Amino acid sequence: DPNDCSRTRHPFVLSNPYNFSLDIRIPGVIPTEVRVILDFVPHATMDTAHHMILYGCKTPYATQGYWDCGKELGTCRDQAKIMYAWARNAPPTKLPKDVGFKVGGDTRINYFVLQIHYGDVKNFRDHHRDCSGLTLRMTSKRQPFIAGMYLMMSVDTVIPPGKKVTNADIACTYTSSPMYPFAFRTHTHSLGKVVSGYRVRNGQWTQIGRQSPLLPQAFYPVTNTIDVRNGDILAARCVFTGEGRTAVTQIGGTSNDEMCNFYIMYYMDNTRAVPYMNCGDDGSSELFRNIPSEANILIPV
Ligand code: IYT
Ligand code: CU
Ligand code: CU
Repeated sequence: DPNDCSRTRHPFVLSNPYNFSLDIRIPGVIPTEVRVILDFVPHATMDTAHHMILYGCKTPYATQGYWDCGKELGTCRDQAKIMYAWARNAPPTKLPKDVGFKVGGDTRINYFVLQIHYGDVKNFRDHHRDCSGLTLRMTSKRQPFIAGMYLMMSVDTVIPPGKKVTNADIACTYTSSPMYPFAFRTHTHSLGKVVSGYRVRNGQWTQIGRQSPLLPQAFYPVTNTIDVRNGDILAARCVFTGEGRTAVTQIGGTSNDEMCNFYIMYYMDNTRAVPYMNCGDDGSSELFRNIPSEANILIPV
């Protein structure tokens, strides 16, 4: 039974008006040897958890128990790396065969932090315990391919109030050994309408993924099975609306701010894998003149 809490570790009791205890079922600490995550098994109690994100880092805010990551504390003191996302009403992500996330040892991922958002505290009025969490299936055997994450984010988008359409464009030239995208995730706050990501090779745009950020923000399978090689451009666009706002909206951490993220989950050959890459550059308007028009077509939700 995926929701059997009997084998869980110490429960922590949280004193809020709706008293409930919460048990995160993954081990917080990773051993000093390198290990490989082969599979993520989500355990989410129906209707309580809205979404869960697994981060890896070297220095979490706390090494045990749980804390409120929405307040002054974040998830990690150093840079967090997203490894997995589960969202209610979305199918769970599977890693391809022979592909694993490297953790522990000298990977700089020595702790896991699991973030759970609860949609509605009313679900806890019956005082039940939530035991949502994740099981990680792991191995100490070296795998042929290493999983990784390429994060594309806009850092300087400004959305004028009332303006119907604002595009946030991100693009970088890829300069590493070949990578093979297999899943993607989009993230914006409430003003985001559609987010699309592409590989541009010799002027030709190939879609990696396109999704409405209003749908569950999980990792979805890529649209096209492609490789990304040295010299290709990775490009993404988020379409926002400023309608309903009376002041400018900028990139930031609160729900009144916005974010524009396109995540590519990929694998690379173990011998030359780079597990985390970022792109925060604005694409040139010259490049984005040729973006497929679908990038500005809304997805019905
Ligand atoms: C400013 C912004 O866009 N923040 C995003 C992307 C981001 C993720 C990670 C930035 C950094 C990170 O270490 I991991 I620096 C952001 O916070 N995205 C959220 C999650 O934190 C993953 C999201 O739901 O995509
Ligand atoms: Cu949520
Ligand atoms: Cu955000």
